[in-house]
Amino acid sequence: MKSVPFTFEVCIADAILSHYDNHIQRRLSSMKGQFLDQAAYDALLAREDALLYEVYEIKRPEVAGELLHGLSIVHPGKVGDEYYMTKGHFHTVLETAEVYYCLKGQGMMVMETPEGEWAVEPLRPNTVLYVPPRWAHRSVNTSLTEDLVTFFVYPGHAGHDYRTIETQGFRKLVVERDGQPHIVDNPRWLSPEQRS
Ligand code: S6P
Ligand code: ZN
Repeated sequence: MKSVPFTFEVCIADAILSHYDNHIQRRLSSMKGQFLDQAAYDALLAREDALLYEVYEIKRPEVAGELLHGLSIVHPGKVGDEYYMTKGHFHTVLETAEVYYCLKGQGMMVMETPEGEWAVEPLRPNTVLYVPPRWAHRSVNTSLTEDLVTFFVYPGHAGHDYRTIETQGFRKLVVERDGQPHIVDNPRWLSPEQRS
C-alpha cells in the first residue's frame, strides 16, 4: 500500500467515516463466555443475536511506523447487569500504546496490565484517553440509549492478543446498580500467582 497523505471526514451525527476499508460487526454470539451472567447471555441469544459493536477500519500496512486507526461504535444494551462492551485485548507487541478520542456517548475504558494493575477511565465526548504500553483495554457503553463512539489510533505492528481476556475476562466489570454504572470485581479473575 502506497503511503500518501489523505484526509477523510468523520460524521459524528451518523457515527460514520466518509472513507474506510473494513467494517467489522461483533454480535452477541461472538462473545460467548465474556459476560458474567451466563443464563442472561443464553436467554438473550435465544431471542436474538444482537449487534453489540462495530469497527470501521482504515487499513494501513501492519508494520512499525504506520498508524492503524478508525472508529469504534459500542451500541447500548446489557447482558444481565453488565453493559455491552468490546471483547478487549492486549496488544501482541505489549510495548505498544493506543489513543482513543471519544466523539459521542458515555462509557468507560476498563484496563489492566499482565501484572494485575487495573484502571477504569471515563469516556465522554471530547475526552482523549491514553492507553499506555502493556495495558489491555475494553470499551464499555454505560448509556442504555446512545451509542458510544470513539476514534482510535495505534501502531501498525501492535497486533491483538484476545486469548488472556477470553479465558478469564478483566479484573473489573462495569455493571448497572440502581440505574448507575458501578465498577465491581470479576469473580472469575485469577491473579498472576493463582494462574501459575
Ligand atoms: C484496536 C483498538 C480498537 C478495538 C475495537 C474493538 O487495537 O483497540 O480498534 O479493536 O474497539 O475492540 P476489540 O477488543 O474487539 O478488538
Ligand atoms: Zn487496542
